[in-house]
Amino acid sequence: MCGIVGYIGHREAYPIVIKGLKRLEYRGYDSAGLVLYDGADLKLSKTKGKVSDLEAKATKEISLNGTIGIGHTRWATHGVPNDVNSHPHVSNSGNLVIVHNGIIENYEPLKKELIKRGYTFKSDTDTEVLVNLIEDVQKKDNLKLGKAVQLALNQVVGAYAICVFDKQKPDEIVVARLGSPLAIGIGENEYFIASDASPFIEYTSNAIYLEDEEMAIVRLHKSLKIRKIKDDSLVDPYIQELQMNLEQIEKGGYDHFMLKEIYEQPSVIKDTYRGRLHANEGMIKMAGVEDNIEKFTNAHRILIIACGTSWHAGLVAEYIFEEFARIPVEVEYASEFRYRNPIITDKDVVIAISQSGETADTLAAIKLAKEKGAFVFGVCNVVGSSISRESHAGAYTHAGPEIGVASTKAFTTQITVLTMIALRLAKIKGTLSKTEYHTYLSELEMMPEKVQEALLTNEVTKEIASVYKNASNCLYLGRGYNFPVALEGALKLKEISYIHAEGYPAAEMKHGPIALIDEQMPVVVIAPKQGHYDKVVSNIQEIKSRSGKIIAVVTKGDEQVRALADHVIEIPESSDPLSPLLTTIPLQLLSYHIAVMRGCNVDQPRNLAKSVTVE
Ligand code: HGA
Repeated sequence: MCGIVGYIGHREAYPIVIKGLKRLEYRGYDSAGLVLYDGADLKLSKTKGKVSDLEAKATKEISLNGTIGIGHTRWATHGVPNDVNSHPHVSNSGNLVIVHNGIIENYEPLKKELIKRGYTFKSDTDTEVLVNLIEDVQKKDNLKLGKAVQLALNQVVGAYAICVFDKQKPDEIVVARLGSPLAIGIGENEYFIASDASPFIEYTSNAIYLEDEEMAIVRLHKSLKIRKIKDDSLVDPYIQELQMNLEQIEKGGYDHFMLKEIYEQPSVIKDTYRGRLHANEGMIKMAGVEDNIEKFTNAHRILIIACGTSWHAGLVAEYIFEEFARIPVEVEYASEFRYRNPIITDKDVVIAISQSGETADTLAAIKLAKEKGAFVFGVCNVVGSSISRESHAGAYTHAGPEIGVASTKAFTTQITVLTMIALRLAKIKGTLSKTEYHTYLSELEMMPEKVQEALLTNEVTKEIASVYKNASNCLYLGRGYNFPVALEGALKLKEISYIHAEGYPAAEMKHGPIALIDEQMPVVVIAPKQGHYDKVVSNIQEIKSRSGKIIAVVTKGDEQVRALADHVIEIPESSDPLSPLLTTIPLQLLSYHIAVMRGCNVDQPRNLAKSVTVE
């Protein structure tokens, strides 16, 4: 959440900063701002609203030249989204300027102390406190900016990725991180700073990802020095070659990133299993699993920790692990897990799932699990992310950048990774018959083709969307492997169309939600032929008896449900455990079309942001 960007070098900074902010807008979009420096003045422009609003305002308000610039796209934590609370924030002297992603938890006592010392504040943010704290520390002993930032950060409790600039020292930007990501792109006598590498991929493929508690002084004509914030020790910079390309972060002819990402699923599922799944040889090879195979096979329990859509993927995995590998599984919300006193032992394997690999609660939960001796395996999409580094081992989903805030391809690729792990363990433990094992391997290999076919439901989901676009509520029902898909379908609808939706295990309907059903209520029922088909058909009858509107996701050729439902969406046949990879596709499309028809901002739904780096 919150995107920060910075540039120092020989080019004009403005186009780099503004384009960078657009690419980081998935991280927050309630306000935006930037500052440029041209050797004489700080030129600041900030506004409530989107980066496009900032662009319009900055063009009118300031001259856009300067070879140093920093910018911010905000997801407010402290202070409402308005012009004043937008970043950058400037210190009282007018010399220091900062952009910040994170939360300064002890900002209140710090602010009180600074007020006593004569400082005044314009905004309600924690960030403005930090920039004045840095100034105060700097002034006291006439320190260089880097030292002042370091000492100030040592007084701070919370999380941050910051870029700080001092107009009295215009050849450097000071950056630091704790808990929020920060990448430094290294060019020829120029540096790029950003929350992820997307703002600078066309300029350089060399980047350093700062680790927690590290800071760097990014200085022109000087090599980069990275230090530990706590003890000032020097750290050897590790320069990575970036794998991202420009095409991956553009819309490629689609109206929205979400739609592009829905349509990418056949190819990214293939990317996820490429080199790992060898159906012909009956093998699954995943380095992170193989290197730690005994941890998995000796596990007394697997604990899956995640948030949001990743938590739903974890629920699907619970069913798959227990069925395939006969290992008990518990699925936990990271935010709950970390704040109770969970029982964890060194016999537990913790699987942490996060698209961004930066989810603050999941990160904190795995730190806790590690302290208690568990083996932690990360399933992330973003290479080099905090969770991937904090885990003992892991597997990337290789889904490519996911920019739409509503997660789609991350979900199906997470399920793909987790299914492969379960199959690998089943092979070793002998918990599936040979025939079952080989059949699942071949079926998983065929999934990209089947997902492609499931995408043909686009037209029918669009028609259904036009019927229900004005609904106020919607119920999603599924059983077994498709109960988590019902939860995910409801989440997708809620987050992008703002229609209230609930997912339930179909049989639970009778314990409450059935009271909601009337002729106005659309009920999406996931009813593929495999699994608990007959039971789901009975649930459909119960809805029909109460005049609910039935939208059923069925296996191609199903006549029984067609006779009962108001609408059917046909998907290809599959086994029960692998069906979530298919049943979820029309639900993604349904919520997408409803949101578009309601005029909602599909890629940037209100109040949300991707990569939840705050607790
Ligand atoms: N606390 C700062 C930054 C918010 C943030 O990083 N959100 O993810 C603010 O509220 O402006």
